Amino acid sequence: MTADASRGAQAPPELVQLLTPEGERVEHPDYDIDLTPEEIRALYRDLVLVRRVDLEAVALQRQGELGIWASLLGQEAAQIGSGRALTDADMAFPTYREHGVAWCRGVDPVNLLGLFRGVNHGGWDPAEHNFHLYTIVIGSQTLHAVGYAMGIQRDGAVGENGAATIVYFGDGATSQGDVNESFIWASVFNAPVVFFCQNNQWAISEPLEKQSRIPLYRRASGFGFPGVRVDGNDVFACLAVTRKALTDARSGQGPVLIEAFTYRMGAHTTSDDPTRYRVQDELEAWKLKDPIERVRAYLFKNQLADQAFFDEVDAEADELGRDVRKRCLEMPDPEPLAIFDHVYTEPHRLMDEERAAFASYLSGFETEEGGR
Ligand SMILES: Cc1ncc(C[n+]2csc(CCOP(=O)(O)OP(=O)(O)O)c2C)c(N)n1
Ligand SMILES: [Mg+2]
Repeated sequence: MTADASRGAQAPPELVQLLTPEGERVEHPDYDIDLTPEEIRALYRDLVLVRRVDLEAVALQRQGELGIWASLLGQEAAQIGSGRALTDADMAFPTYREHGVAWCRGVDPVNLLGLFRGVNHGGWDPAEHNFHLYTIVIGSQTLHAVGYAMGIQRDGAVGENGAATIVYFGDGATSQGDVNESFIWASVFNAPVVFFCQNNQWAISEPLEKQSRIPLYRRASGFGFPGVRVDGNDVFACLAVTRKALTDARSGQGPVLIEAFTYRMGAHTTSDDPTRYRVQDELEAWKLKDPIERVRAYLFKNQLADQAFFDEVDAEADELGRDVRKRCLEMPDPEPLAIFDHVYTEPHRLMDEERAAFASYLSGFETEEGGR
């Protein structure tokens, strides 16, 4: 297999898949899942709604309302499947692209937009949603997650009804020292953490073959824990594989690396132009593996949903898009000095000094009323 073929439309043989791109249900000896029609319709709804929020955010950025946006287009199944596998007690550590996981954790999408609009510094309480703040420093959240997992392990908060930790990162992040160090710590301390790598084939303009000579999931064996590659465009498989990994982690079996094999359909961020470094054919091949279309085909073929259901979800998506846009534009600009408020939980001398210096700097500008 050439390096390029691994990014093509041909599914690699070791891939765990429960729903084909054509919407056919397939069995897997290690990973099965029994979903009610209602649960499948709910997954479909999640997929459509998060794609709609993402689309609206891209449009808002293009209209100058957001500074930047990192689109999840194409990665909806990886995020919804893994996100819906989490229990309320589990803790998730995202990168900057996990809008679908944020949705599953109950974070209002407008909070995500606020971050990219530059009017908040995160916008949600990680403790309230068990969803950590977005992390831009590639791979660093894997260390935070392992530390958190070791913490809950020491608190005795694991076990059947306890908590596990999941951490999201990309294919490019696997080359970071932080990620490799976190693998070692998780392995030797048997930490209850699931490493969820969304291999979307690109790290900005760097292709996968510049990150690894072997499939990413096989890296785990070198660190002493299991790795599995799942079809990242198959929401059933992502749910089943993540659920099992979390259960194993909770029951003391230590970490698992999940490589969700998917594709970044859009630009890296709205500041990027992927036509400069990748070919259209690759995109066309992945369009045929769309994560939403296969669930729709499955529901339709098996008469688990009718046209009225699909219309209803589309209407809900449009309404959500409108609502998110409206509330995004209404977000007030922050008080400039608020940037110092949450650096430390308690008052801090250095923050007081920096706040005072910044206040003095700001007072040097003329106000809108023309005064000083
Ligand atoms: C430590 C660090 N180095 C470099 C960057 C710049 N950077 C931002 S995103 C990115 C690529 C990440 O690719 P990947 O891990 O595959 O995640 P994806 O964006 O594809 O989801 C890089 C190099 C950064 N944010 N942090
Ligand atoms: Mg990537």
